Amino acid sequence: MYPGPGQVVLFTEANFNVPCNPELRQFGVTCDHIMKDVGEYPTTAEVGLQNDPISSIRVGPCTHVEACSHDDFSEPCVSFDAPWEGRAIEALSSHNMNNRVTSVRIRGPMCW
Ligand SMILES: [Ca+2]
Repeated sequence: MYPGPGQVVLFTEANFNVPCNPELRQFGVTCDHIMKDVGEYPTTAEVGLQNDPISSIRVGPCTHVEACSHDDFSEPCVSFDAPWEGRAIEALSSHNMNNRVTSVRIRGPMCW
């Protein structure tokens, strides 16, 4: 699933759920994902994907996303700007944010 301008797709696994190991389902891993539009999602409930937190992100063209490890966009946060071709963050672990994101803010579309 690829996001359009002003959209972001959040994935519960690294590398955008590919490959998603079916054997992990017995442990409750569902390899889920969700598309979000421009807006503010200050809690895990509003972000979605409550059963398995975010491990990778696809950012739509000309879209800005800020992902924070506490509710209400409290630090620490990471933010990503996507150029016109979009941007893929294949592993939030390289940003020290794997399975830690609880609030997300999406802005755009506007190309920087
Ligand atoms: Ca995860």
